Amino acid sequence: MSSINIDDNIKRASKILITSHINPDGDTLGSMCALYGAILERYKKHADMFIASKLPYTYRDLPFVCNAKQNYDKSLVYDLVISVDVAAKDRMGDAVELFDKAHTKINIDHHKTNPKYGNINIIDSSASSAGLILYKYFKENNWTITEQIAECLYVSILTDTGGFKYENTTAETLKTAGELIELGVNPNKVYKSVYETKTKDNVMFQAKAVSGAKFCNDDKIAYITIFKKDLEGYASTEDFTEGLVEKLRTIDSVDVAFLVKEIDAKSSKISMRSKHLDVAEICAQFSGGGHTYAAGCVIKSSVNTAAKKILNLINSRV
Ligand SMILES: [Mn+2]
Repeated sequence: MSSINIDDNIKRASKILITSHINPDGDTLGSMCALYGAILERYKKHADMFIASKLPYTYRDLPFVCNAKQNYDKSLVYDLVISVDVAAKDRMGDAVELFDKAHTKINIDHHKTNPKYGNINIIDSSASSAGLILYKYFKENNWTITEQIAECLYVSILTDTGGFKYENTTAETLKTAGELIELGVNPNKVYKSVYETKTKDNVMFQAKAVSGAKFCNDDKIAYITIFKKDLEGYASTEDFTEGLVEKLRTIDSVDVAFLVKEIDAKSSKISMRSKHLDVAEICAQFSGGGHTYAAGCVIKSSVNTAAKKILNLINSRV
């Protein structure tokens, strides 16, 4: 990893786009904003930042994020497009067209299922977040990490380890977090902003969703289905269901938890979490992917059919 250097690509490029993934989380947004801030600091260049949907409420305080846009002129040809935390090209949403046309395509990611779709691929599946890969890169290549850049990287690392709780939390994760705090990050302020500030609608909706959870296989499997109509009457945002599937996994008997969310009558979005089962492998069967204990996919079926397909696959394995 350390042998790959992208400084020359950035130096040469006059039009740069950084892309995050659809249904953006703290890692993809934190990495995108950190890279934006770092390129601005080092090369005095303003990159464009692509966000596939409305900014999730959770990340409203992220430095630089106000510069991210949902719409870019599709006719533009960028010298350089850099994707961060994007496990597969189709996870880029509309930005994929711009990515394909770019002269140079750089793919920075930590998902083990990443098929290396860039011209240059900086992939480290042992890294707990894409933010950690960026941090290492910045340090190795003597990039300046300002307090704002540090905060973006901290959000990446914090959220992709579930608040320093998941299996991917290592000494390196916490050491890096410590170094970012030394650079000026206020961990309490970030924690409050990301985890302890929810809208009333969100908390009430999640309580209702959890109480509607279904269980099977001696409570080893738990799942929640969410239809569009369930969201009616709530001021919902992109991150409205965030944390729900993790909540189910906290149940002592549960090994696999998943959430099936209606996209439309013929497609559903699945989020899976487990304690033992490799759910990345399950999601890969539907062209999705992710990490061993946290993965997702889209199934071209109605919510109930999609739930059945997942149940059929995991029933025999838990
Ligand atoms: Mn990530």
